[in-house]
Amino acid sequence: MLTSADIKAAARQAGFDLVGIAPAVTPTGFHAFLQWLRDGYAGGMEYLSRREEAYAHPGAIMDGVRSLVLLGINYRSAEPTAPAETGGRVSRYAWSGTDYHDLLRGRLKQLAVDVEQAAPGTRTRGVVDTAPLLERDFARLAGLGWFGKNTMLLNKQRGSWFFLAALLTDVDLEPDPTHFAAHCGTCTRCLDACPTDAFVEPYVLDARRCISYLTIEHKGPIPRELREGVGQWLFGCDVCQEVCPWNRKAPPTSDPLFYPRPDLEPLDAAGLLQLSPEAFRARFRHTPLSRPKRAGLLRNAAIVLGNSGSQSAVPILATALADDEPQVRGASAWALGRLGGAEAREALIARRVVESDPEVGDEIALSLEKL
Ligand code: B12
Ligand code: SF4
Ligand code: SF4
Repeated sequence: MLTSADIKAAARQAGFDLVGIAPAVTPTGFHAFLQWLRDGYAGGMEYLSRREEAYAHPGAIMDGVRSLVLLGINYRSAEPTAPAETGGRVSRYAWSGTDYHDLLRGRLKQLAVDVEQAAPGTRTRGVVDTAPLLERDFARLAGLGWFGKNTMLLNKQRGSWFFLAALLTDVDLEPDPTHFAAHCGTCTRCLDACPTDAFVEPYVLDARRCISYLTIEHKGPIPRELREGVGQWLFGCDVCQEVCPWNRKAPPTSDPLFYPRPDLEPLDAAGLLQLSPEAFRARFRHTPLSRPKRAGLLRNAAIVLGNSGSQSAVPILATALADDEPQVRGASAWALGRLGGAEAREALIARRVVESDPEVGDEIALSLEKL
C-alpha cells in the first residue's frame, strides 16, 4: 500500500524541497477567488475566468482524484546586482533562463513514475500553473505555509522564494495538518513598498496594477499612470518579497539550474531595445523572458530607459521610434518625453510627421506638450 511517507521520500528524491499532502476538497479560497474575478482584478488573464467553475474541485482536473501532493522548489540563488545606468531588473525566478514549468514538469513526471512503480495501477496527474487549481490554497491545506499579506505562500524556513506544483492522485493518502497559523503579525512592509500600490487590501492584489502582470502578461501599452512605478523592472517584480522579513534567512538553493545567466541578471535595457526579431529569438527562446514576446519586452525596456534619467538613452529611444511594433514606438515616445532635452524633442517632431498609428500619435503629442 502506498503511504504518505513513501510519496514524501520519493518527492525529495525527485528534487522537491517541500512536500505536503492535502485532501481533494473545495479550496477554502474558492469564493474569494470568484469575488476577485468579479472585481476585475485579473485584468486580461481570461484563462482564469474561462474555467472559473473548474476551480471548485480538483475533480475537474482529474476524475476520481482523492489526494493532492503539494510540492515546492526553492529558487533562491545569488543576490541581485545593482543595474548600471541604462540597465534594468529581472525577477529572480527568471535569472537562470530556465523555464520553471519545464523543470517542474520533468520532476513531476519522475515522481509519477516512482509512484506508479511503487503502487501499480495508481493514477496521477501533474500540475504546474496552468490547470484550474488554486495552488497556494492547497499548499496551505497541505501544511506548506501561510498566506502572506502580499498573497505569497510563506514558509517559516524557506520564506517565499519557491515555486509550487501538485501531483493529483486517486489514492487516499494521510493528509498533513493545515497551516492555520499566520506569521505576518502587524507587519505591512510589502503593502507599503509596492511601487504601483497594487494591493487593494492585505491578501488582495489587483493584478492590473502589479508590475509582474504589466511587464509579463499584459498586452498593449502599459497605462500611463503606472509607468513611473515600473521603475527599473524589465520583467516581473520582486519588491514585495525582497522587503519581507521572512525572506532574509531563507537558505539559497544548491541547484545550479537556478543560478543567474550572466546576460540576464542584470539585463541591459539599452541593448534590449536594439534587438532585431531574429536576435530576440536567438537570445530568449526557451526562456521565461520570451513570454511577453519581443514587443512586450522592448516596450518594457523603453519605459525603464524613460525612468533612468539618463540622456545617453535618448539616441537609442529616438531610433526605436521607428520600430515595427506600435507599442515599442509608443513607449519610446513616452520615454523621450520623460527624459526631455532638445535631441528628444527633435526626434519626436520628426516622427510626428510620418507616424500612422493614432495611439502612437497621441503619445508623441502628449510628450511634445510636456517639452
Ligand atoms: C495569475 C497568477 C499571477 C498573477 C496574479 C497574482 C495574484 N496574487 O493573484 C500575476 C501575474 C500578478 C502573478 C504574479 C506573480 N506570481 Co503568480 N501566479 C498566478 C497563478 C497562475 C494563479 C493565481 C491565482 O489564481 N490568483 C488569484 C488569487 C485570488 O488567488 P491566489 O493568490 O492564488 O490565492 C489567494 C486567495 O485564495 C486568497 N484567499 C484565500 N482565502 C481567502 C479568504 C479571504 C477572505 C480573502 C480576502 C482572500 C482569500 O489568498 C490566497 C493566497 O494569497 C498561480 C499558479 C496557480 N495556478 O495557482 C501563480 C503563482 C501564484 N505565482 C507565483 C509567482 C512566483 C509569482 C511572482 C512572484 C512572479 C514575479 N516575481 O513576477 C509574482 C508575485 C506577485 C504577487 N504578490 O502575487 C507562484 C507563487 C509561489 C508562492 N510561494 O506563493 C505561483 C504559485 C506559481 C507557481 N506554480 O509557483 N501571478
Ligand atoms: S510584485 Fe511588485 S508590483 Fe506586484 S504586488 Fe508585489 S511589489 Fe507590487
Ligand atoms: S512583508 Fe510582512 S506583511 Fe508582507 S508578507 Fe512579509 S511578513 Fe507578511
